[in-house]
Amino acid sequence: MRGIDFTLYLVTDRTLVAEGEFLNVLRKALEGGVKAVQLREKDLPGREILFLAREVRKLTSSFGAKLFINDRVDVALAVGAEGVHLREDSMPVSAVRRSFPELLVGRSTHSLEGALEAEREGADFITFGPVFETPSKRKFGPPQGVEKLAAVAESVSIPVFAIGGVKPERVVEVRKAGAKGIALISGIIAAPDPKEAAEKYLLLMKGR
Ligand code: TZP
Repeated sequence: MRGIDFTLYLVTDRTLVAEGEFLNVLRKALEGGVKAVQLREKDLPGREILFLAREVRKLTSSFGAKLFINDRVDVALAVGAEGVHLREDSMPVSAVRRSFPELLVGRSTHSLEGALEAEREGADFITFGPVFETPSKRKFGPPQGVEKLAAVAESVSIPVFAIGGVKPERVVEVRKAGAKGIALISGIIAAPDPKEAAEKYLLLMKGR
């Protein structure tokens, strides 16, 4: 198993940010200590994802943070990202591992079966969720709850990141359920002060 050395996984959604502010928000989150970013801008065409990914690569590199690109293995390779984050309908983890062994592979999961499959295929880590109700309501499916999160965390040996509605006051129960980390969109991206929000979540993940 390859080392996943972060506990906070920031997932992007530029539609939550005022026009022209996206990179500033990301910079603030990185200043707050974020060490892993997933560029997840599913509505953008390939060339725009590439241009944005180049900028995000510069930023993450300057803060020593890892970059993962949602779904697009080609873009991940083109910008020198550390990894790719695969969806259930993306290329299978095993195919990516076989052809691009240098890439770390994260995989979204929404069930115990999906989590076991992702591990079997060689994922370095998984996100599991939505654990709680998210601000975007049912776009990501019904909340799975912490019991299912605990069952997943107990059943796989790769790191599990809880995603979906993880608010600061829920970090303790998520950690108790066995999640190695948390994955967040709005908790940081839509926070009034993304730097402060990142610092807060990181402290909570350390148990303080
Ligand atoms: N997958 C499951 S829930 C979710 C994704 C991408 C969204 C999480 O957003 P938030 O704002 O952290 O609840």
